[in-house]
Amino acid sequence: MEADFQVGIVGAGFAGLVAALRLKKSGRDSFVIFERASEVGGTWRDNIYPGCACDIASPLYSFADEQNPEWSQLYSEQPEILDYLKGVVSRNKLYPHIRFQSDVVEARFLEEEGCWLVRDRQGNNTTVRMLLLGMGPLNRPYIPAFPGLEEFKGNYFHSSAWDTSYDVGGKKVAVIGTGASAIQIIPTIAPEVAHLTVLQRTPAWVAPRYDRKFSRFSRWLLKKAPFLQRLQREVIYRANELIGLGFIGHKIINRLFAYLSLRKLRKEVKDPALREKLTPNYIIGCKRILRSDNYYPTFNRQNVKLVTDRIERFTPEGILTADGTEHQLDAVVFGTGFIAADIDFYTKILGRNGRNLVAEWKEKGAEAFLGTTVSGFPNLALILGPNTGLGHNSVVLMMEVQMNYIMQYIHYLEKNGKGLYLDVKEQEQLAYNERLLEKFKGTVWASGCRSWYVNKEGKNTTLYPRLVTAFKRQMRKFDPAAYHLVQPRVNVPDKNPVKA
Ligand code: N01
Repeated sequence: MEADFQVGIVGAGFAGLVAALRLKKSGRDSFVIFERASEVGGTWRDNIYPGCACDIASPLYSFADEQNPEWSQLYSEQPEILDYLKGVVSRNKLYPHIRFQSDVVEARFLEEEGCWLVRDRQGNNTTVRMLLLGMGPLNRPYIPAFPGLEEFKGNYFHSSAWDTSYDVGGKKVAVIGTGASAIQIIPTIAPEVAHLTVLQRTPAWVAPRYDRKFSRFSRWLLKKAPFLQRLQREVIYRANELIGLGFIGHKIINRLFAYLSLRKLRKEVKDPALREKLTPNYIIGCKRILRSDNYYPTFNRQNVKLVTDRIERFTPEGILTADGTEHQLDAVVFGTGFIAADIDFYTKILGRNGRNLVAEWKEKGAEAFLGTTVSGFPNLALILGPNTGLGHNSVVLMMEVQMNYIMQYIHYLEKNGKGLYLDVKEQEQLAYNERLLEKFKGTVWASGCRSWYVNKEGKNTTLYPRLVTAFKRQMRKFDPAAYHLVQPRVNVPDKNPVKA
């Protein structure tokens, strides 16, 4: 048996494309991307709710070596981000590498041969020497099991599955939740609907976004002088890292950031009782901070009502809250987020001796070495794996840092003989995760609040508890000493030999 490809990538969202781009730009051609949908883009293809935009500035929320001087505004909207991704894929001739509508159901490591057998729902079996998972942590929508939901006569849908066939214009609509998605939906639909009820469980910290359009002149300038693009990126990066410093324990920075957010609330919401309801009651940064210039002013509108009473149940006509009020509704939008910390994949990942990755993670919480490789699952790497998320900066940076490391891993495999595989040592993984746990001490995330960062057992499996700068330092050099080097029993000739 021969390995069909050197590298297999699951997912053609930002993570999978970071990987594909780096492989392609390094001159490697033997890779395949399995994508269950029929277009690239992942979360930026799926999330099409009104107002969907990035809350990290576009010059930084983009690939380092595919900079775009044409962004129309600082915080671009979903269609522009999706177009950018499609453009990058076309320009770099990545489309021929993508197998669309290939829904990977199982990836099994074949110990004898030292490669992965990837099986999709469509019945294709493909072998790859190294498998990269870029499935993303925010693709399992969470809809709470409210009693009576099945009796509700109106329409309802999750923010990530917006029903485009339903016009909310002139309707009585409720949005449940006030997270990153909801605070973009609320100001966008408020002027269209007859009445908007916002059901808030926990008030969020909302920071100013200072969004602005890029003029034709500034776009021309960025195009003509690429060093300005790099400078712009660097400035945004440093400013975000400064905010991150506050989150990891520098209290003065955090207090200043909290002060600015509260000042914004005071300026933008006139009614003191309303302001009180919108004032957060936990340390800033513990949940993901939100950025918006138009969220708070929406509550000054006559047709918008903020409800903080607990949702008791759905009724055929609407929602009954704990104060006994029945809110009459035509439609409900669930801005209730995703199941992220209890990491799960639709794909079954089977490692050495039939070990099941998700089953193990369900038992002890998701863990990896450097957030990237997992003991017992050789030649497998996760892009945006456990504890690689951020609350303050662009996750694309984290993906690229991981991919630098993975490229060194791949290079090592190429240099050291066909069929060889690497399995990270269990004690290295354990020691890394113990150090990680220590690093959470003194951060805002250790202050205790409910968020999607934390799993059912209260363990933070999603965030990296330091700055991107620290992650870069930690990932700079691939150290083979952290891995067992295994020569499989059967030598596998590669169909597509690697370049020298
Ligand atoms: O979800 P969330 P999201 N009853 O988990 C509430 C990314 N993103 O989809 O705070 C009542 O943040 C819940 O209340 P509480 C980004 O990383 C990025 O908005 O738990 N309410 C909360 O208010 C983001 O962090 C962009 O008390 C319930 C809300 O629902 C992540 O996606 C844009 C409830 C969920 O908020 C998730 O954001 C959009 C219940 N039973 C999203 N259960 C960018 O721009 C939950 N809630 C990059």
